Amino acid sequence: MAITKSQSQFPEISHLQKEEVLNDFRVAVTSRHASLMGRKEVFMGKAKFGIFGDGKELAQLAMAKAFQPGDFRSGYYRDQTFMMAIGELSVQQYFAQLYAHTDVEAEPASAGRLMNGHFATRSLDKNGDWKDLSKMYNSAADISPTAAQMPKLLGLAYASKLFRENKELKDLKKFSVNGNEVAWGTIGNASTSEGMFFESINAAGVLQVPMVISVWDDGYGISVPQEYHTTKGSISEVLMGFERNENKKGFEIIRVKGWDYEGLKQAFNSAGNLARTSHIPVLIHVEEMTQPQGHSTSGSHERYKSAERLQWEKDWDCIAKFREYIISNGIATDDALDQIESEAKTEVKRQKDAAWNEFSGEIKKEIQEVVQLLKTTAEKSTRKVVLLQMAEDLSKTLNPIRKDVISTVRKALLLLRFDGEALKSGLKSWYKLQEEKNFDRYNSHLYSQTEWSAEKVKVVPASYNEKSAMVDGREILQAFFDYTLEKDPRFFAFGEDVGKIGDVNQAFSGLQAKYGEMRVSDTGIRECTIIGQGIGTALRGLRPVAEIQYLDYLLYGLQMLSDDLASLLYRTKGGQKAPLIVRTRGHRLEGVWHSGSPMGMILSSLRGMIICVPRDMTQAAGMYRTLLESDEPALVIECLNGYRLKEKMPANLGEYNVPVGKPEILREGKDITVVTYGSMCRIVGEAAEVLSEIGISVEIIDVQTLLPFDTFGIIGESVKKTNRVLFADEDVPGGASAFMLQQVIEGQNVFKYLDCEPQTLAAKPHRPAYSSDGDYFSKPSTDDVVEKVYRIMHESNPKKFPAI
Ligand SMILES: Cc1ncc(C[n+]2csc(CCOP(=O)(O)OP(=O)(O)O)c2C)c(N)n1
Ligand SMILES: [Mg+2]
Repeated sequence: MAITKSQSQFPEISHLQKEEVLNDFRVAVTSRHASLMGRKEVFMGKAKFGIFGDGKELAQLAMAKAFQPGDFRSGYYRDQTFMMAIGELSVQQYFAQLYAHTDVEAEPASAGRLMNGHFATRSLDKNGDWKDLSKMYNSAADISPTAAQMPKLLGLAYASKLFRENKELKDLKKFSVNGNEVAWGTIGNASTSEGMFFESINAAGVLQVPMVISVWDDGYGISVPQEYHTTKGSISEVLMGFERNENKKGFEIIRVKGWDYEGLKQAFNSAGNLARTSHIPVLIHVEEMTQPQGHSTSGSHERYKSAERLQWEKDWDCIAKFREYIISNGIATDDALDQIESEAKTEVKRQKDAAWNEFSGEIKKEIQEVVQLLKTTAEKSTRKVVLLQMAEDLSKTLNPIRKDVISTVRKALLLLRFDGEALKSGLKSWYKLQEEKNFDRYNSHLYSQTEWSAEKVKVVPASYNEKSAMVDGREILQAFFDYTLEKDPRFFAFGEDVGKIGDVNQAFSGLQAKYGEMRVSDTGIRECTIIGQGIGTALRGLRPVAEIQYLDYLLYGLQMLSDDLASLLYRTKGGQKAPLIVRTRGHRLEGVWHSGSPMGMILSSLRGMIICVPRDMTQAAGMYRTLLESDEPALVIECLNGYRLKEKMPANLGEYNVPVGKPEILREGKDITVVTYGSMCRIVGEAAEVLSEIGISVEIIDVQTLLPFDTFGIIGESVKKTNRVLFADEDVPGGASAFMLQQVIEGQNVFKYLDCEPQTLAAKPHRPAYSSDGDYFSKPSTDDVVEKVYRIMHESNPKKFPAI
């Protein structure tokens, strides 16, 4: 292990070096005063919550020096100094986020959607197209769950490996220069206890990617001291087994103190060089950091830190030590540093006030407009006194927020319900305009709003000719992936058993041999970081297909999908995208862990992603085509039991596609509409045959994608015709079947057309038991569908359909 020496002396310091040191000091104290004032803003009620980077300034200055254009950061809420030092965060922007300013110009990381300390740069232009990331200082968009920055960090680093080793990518100049980019991670000491930290470290060691991960070690995770977090109390000691040696590849591990300016510069400089030139992963354990103000505004650290510890934190505060260093090296006097600090403080205050004025100015303007409207309305209303009081109260609100304004208007409109339209039209049209603006501020960008939205992809239907042979379903996928690997160098696939054998169902069979390991590759068994690898590479302009071997194992990666991928576009308000396609297979096959269909879980946790549930491989290939033309992240769940079923090979494979949000009517009927998807399409098809023989005509609709869900209103139209509807799937009762019912009943206005109550048919609430009998008694069978539909028909016409 390279242990850096303790605070060292500069033998000779040039004028330029002095300038640099003093500039570092200026950034450090600017950041510190932003932290100090930020906390006060929260206590004054101007912001809701604050978490700050005080005590971590010096190491971040060193990291900023080693950071180069094209590099990416994936870190956490303590990194304000780094962001300021690379010039990607002004103090004003910092405070705009604290106040939750919804203007993307004022708060470019998240447009007020994320609490303070969540950093991001904007990779996309206003149209959602990529900027030249190779020339930018990039930061992936932070998320709050501890250590969840790690999986995508792996992917950000892996992208460099792909760019360097896959020569076909050399023309993608906006994203990389020969894979020279380093992915820089930061994480708190306590967060290294999370499983995904270790999983990411191991994967980075295996893959040998240019990832520098720094642990900001302040000895605590909120109130809990180190002894509860880390074996031996030291993450670098614990990770020694990962260290590289002459014979074996691994990590470079560096240990350095958070107050040692020279040591930090050396550490980050050599880490950056090593990662950049040789693609060797590095861990920098930065010890002896402090938290001058404690963890966050939610509490005070005096409650849990001893007097000795608090005194130690004062003595070893990195800025205090930096001062000592500057003075003892004769770079500046105490007075000169006081002067710099006082200027920095004034500047922080100025920018803070500017941020507040901009933020609150918008709201004050809205208040003025509403107060005026209320007063005018009051003049002619029977509710004059109350309305005037409302106007008065609103104008006096201390630190008003938008809710105060809008809530007043809504209350006023309720009050005015008996007054004529003319009287309240001013108020109403103002409110309508604000609804649009507030939708944009708080609810937009869940899905792509660009020209690459999956819903906008031009539809090309599958075509067939005399040569179209019947083949195993998996062969259609294999031919499609072959075509796409040939056509699009950005496209690559990876996962457990995906490389050499071409996945457990052989849809990539022979393709690694044909296109190489950089295009089709095996990974370790590590679903969480398979997803992270996909997110990180997609953030850098590539088109990954990350495979989760079975749908049941998606749970290991679900957190990354939900917290990170699905929320990415929304939480950056269109500033970043990661069009990752996650490929998996599910629904019925065998037993408790290979027959899962937890679609309700997926629907609830993955809003923001496209969820495709193809009934066969022809549809799956068409969906992949659509997704690859779009810029949206997606999950495709192929039917586990469908790879060996025969399908006709389309003649225009690779060109045809399947639209999202458009159900397909698989069988026309007049008595009842059965809405389903995936493997259940065949079961319902079989049931419809049986039912037809006994005089019941079933219309079968395959929804094809659960998100988006029937944006064409096809199901509603069908129900208007049949007047009866059943939603059938293999999820638990109240899962995706209930979702489909809600979407149709609430969204498509069909209630009035129904002759009987809409119903659902799902699997049993437990996981499916093993073997064919287990399947029969756990999942909906053809018999179950027949009986369910029959009972609905019996209710309508007991004479024609007597009870069974
Ligand atoms: C998964 C998850 N669990 C719990 C939390 C709540 N939490 C936020 S910060 C934190 C402590 C983190 O400590 P450390 O990693 O040492 O970072 P520090 O704040 O000390 O810099 C905790 C428990 C969280 N954000 N995410
Ligand atoms: Mg800590």
